[in-house]
Amino acid sequence: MITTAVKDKTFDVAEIREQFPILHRLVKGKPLVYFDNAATSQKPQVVIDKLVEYYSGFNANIHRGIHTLAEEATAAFEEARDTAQRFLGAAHREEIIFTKGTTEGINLVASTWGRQNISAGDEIIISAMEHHSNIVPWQILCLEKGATLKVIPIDDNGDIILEEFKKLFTSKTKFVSVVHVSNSLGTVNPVKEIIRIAHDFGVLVLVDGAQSTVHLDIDVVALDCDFFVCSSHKIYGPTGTGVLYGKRSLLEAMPVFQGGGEMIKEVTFASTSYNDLPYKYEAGTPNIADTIAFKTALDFVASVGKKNVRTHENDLLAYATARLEEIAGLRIIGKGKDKISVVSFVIDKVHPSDIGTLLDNRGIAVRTGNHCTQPLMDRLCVPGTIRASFAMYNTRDEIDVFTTALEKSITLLS
Ligand code: C6P
Repeated sequence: MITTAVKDKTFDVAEIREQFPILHRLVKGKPLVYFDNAATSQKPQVVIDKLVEYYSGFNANIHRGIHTLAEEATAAFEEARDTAQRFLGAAHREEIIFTKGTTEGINLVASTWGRQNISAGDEIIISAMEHHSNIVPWQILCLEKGATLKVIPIDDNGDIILEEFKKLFTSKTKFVSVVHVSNSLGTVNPVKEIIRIAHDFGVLVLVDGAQSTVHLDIDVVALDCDFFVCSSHKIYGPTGTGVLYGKRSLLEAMPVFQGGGEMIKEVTFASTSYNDLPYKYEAGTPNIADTIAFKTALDFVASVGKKNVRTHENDLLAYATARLEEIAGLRIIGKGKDKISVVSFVIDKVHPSDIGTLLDNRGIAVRTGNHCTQPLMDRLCVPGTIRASFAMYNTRDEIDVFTTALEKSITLLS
């Protein structure tokens, strides 16, 4: 068993926990142990305060009014764009499009770039470990256009097989869309290498950063990805907002997504001219409050320091893995070369959802099931897994509570 504590003096988990009010509540009479961070992370007080501050201090529609509240709200919203640009390392602020989240970002690219550039017989490549959000939009497009979806195989550990990836390319390959960090396995994919290979074939790449953005340092320019998508709610921010990054030249050439206010320059009944980036893709009143508070969340993560968080989360992952491996009949699903923050497992003769219910009775929140990755579960021959996913505020003590409760649950169910 691993017992050494994280010694980084700049990172104090007790201090971090103080900033998340929900961590002080009881669930079923027990202190909450929240290990469902890959689904959504909890929110620090500064983010909650920002929402209250906006609604009680400067709530107004943006880019429309010339009154003080409208100007304050517009400035705060556009500051969020600057912060997101820095957070993702984008070269231009116009390349940051606010969306509802990862799912909408992928759908936007599939229905704009995809509709414009995919024809009958073309091929799109995804991987075997994609979330449904990075499968279904491409399937819809392929059905509409008569194109084909190809899948990069993974090995039994949950690593992408790069050699097989290279073999999938033909003269018909037009696009690659791949997850950065698997939500079900925690595998960190070699996206830089994947992008390099695809670009050698002249093919564009979208990176699904839903799970990576909160843990890893993201630099879209260094990665050289063509599109990158993420969700605020997995980065300690509110739900209902997120970012689509796209290279400016691509975003400029793509057709519009939705029609409405904000995305236009001139409208007559005969025709419409469209707005410049980024507004071209932000039709209608955006999610102003949550996007402003998303900026607060990004500032919060930056102030804690991703490196500190990673050191802490890697310690938690190693500790949890070691503790779980001591449990008889338990099998870890996903033993990739590079993993972060997620441990998924199954237990002999026990259904994951029964474990989930018993853990909940002890105040422990994990996710059970297929995690919106049904084809991945099929590939790994499991109906679903029990998934514990960690955030900056989790502790080794919580892992002890979790593994003890797990052992008791297994005894009850066996
Ligand atoms: N995964 C999970 O529990 P949205 O819902 O749009 O914010 O994110 C969708 C999504 C896309 N890609 C990956 C890799 C994801 O993990 C998710 C969301 C959550 O694993 C909810 S299903």
